[in-house]
Amino acid sequence: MRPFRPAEPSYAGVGVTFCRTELVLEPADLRGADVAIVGAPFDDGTSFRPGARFGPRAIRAAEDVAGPSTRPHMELGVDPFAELRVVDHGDIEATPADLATSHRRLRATLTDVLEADAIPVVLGGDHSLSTPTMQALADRLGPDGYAVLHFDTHADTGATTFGVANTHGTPFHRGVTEGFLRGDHVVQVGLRGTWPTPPEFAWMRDQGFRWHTMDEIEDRGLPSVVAEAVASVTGAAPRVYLTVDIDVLDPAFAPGTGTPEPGGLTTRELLRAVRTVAASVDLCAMDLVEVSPPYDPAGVTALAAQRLVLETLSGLALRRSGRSARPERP
Ligand SMILES: [Mn+2]
Repeated sequence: MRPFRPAEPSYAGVGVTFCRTELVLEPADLRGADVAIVGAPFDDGTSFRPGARFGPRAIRAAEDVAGPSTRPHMELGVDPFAELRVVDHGDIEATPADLATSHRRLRATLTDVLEADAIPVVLGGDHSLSTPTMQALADRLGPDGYAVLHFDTHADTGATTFGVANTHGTPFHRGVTEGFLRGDHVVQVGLRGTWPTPPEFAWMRDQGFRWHTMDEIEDRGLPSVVAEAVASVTGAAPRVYLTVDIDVLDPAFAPGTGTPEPGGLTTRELLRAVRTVAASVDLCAMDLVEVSPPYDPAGVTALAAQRLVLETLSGLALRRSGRSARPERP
């Protein structure tokens, strides 16, 4: 086992594995894993406040209560680490100031994970990582074979940001125009603020994107919106890629992110939402992006991110167990 990778920058690498799961760095050893945690420590795609390159370490370290990897879920009656073989595959080798190279490495690593029939759970890193993720998914499943359930303040459907095509604001535009994503396979939840702009919404409409803004969520309640979103993605494709931008949370709950936007979801709402999604769809990949520890003085953003991954694993474990939820009640 290699303790680090040769060209690894100082902010990358595994300090502690996710929930102290087994560190499995060799792709050949991934076979038999249900889930592989992968760190993507780059933020060269960021348009405003940087720092998400420090995200993978912060998310892994956000909750380290030592002891074995046991986390029984008191509402579901399952322990994700008993039900699933979850391994930590370390960080990809990110190259500072060379986003395209970092993307190529992530695509290659995710290809290894998918070939091992494991579900990659990527800790970002900025949201540009959805581009290599969807390229790897399309390589494996075909563009028709997967749909995207996307929690975010922003749609990330710009043709460019500041004239640049490969950034954290463009993956879902690139996916459609470059042919590795179908627009009518995308459902976005939590949009608010001033971006996308009307021309971008018009393009999204033309491509068949569906979305739910914060006012709709406030009026209907998140569970109703999530139920509709789940029906939309499962109706579109057999597998579902869940991508969660931490900035979908209100900055009161997640200040540690690059482009905060007031008026978002609460952590409590989103935890239950991702649990529901993971229990309801055939997940092919998940990621948690845009945690920027330098703007997270109390560590609450990284902690929310860690729990969002844990809730997703718990929902997945319930689905794989074939049982129904058995909440702890008096
Ligand atoms: Mn985003």
